[in-house]
Amino acid sequence: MKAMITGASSGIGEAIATTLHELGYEIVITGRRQERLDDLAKRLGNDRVIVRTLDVTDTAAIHTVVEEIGEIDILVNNAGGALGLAAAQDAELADWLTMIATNVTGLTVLTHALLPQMVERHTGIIINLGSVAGEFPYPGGNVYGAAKAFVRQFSLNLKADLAGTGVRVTDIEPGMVGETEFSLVRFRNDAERAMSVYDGMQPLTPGDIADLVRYIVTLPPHVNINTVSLMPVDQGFGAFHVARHTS
Ligand code: NDP
Ligand code: 8X3
Repeated sequence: MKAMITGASSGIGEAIATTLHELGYEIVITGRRQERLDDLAKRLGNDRVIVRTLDVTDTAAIHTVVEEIGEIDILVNNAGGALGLAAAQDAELADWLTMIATNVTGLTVLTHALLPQMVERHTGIIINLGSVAGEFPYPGGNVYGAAKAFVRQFSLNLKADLAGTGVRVTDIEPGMVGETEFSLVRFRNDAERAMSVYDGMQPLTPGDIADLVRYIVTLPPHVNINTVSLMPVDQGFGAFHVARHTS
């Protein structure tokens, strides 16, 4: 049995890859940073691990890798992230387009490429990494949250089409997950600002998400988990914002 994980070079993807490997899967680990993937492969004993550098914004590269690796039983569309936290009117267009290319287009192209062989074999699991940001708006979440809303609805619509095919689809929607590069990337390597996001609270860990994946993939084949929303106990929801005018 073979599982492919995008963005396995760090954080949540790395933890999911490790868990699927522990469960006995041959894993195809992908990401842009080859040396990080090689390190992970080494830690896992270089056994049942296929390393492929892959930028998910490169459609041609996705097709090349899919052709090379053949049948996949579990696809984890994890590669993604946020760039910046600026209000929409101050945001960089390039950041918006990169977030769409990574979180939306990459996931869509890879799913499109791997789905037919799953349906043909009447088996397969697709696990997408959404976010609570796809359901709950927050200032500065603009395109990141919209991209994750796409991931949520795409997952549910896939489920609608795949009913009866034997192929399962889950959207995992976490809140704050620490021990990842998520905030470092969002704040462009400003380590202090990235660390401050988790000050005085206990975030989820990549291991928590990997445990959830372990649960999902070991369920009997007639059970589909549609969406899972999870948060740290220390995280909650914001109140409605009201802009008050003095005159
Ligand atoms: P990390 O930044 O630690 O990991 C992101 C991974 O995505 C890296 O392995 C990175 O690898 C890969 N990646 C980024 N861009 C590309 C690209 N263009 N092509 C291929 N791979 C890419 O963050 P997380 O582990 O936290 O994030 C994993 C997923 O979980 C993301 O989709 C994120 O949006 C989501 N998520 C994260 C939360 C959090 O609080 N941390 C909460 C909710 C959801 P490389 O740089 O080597 O390409
Ligand atoms: C990451 C969680 O709340 O920072 O998707 O947007 S949040």
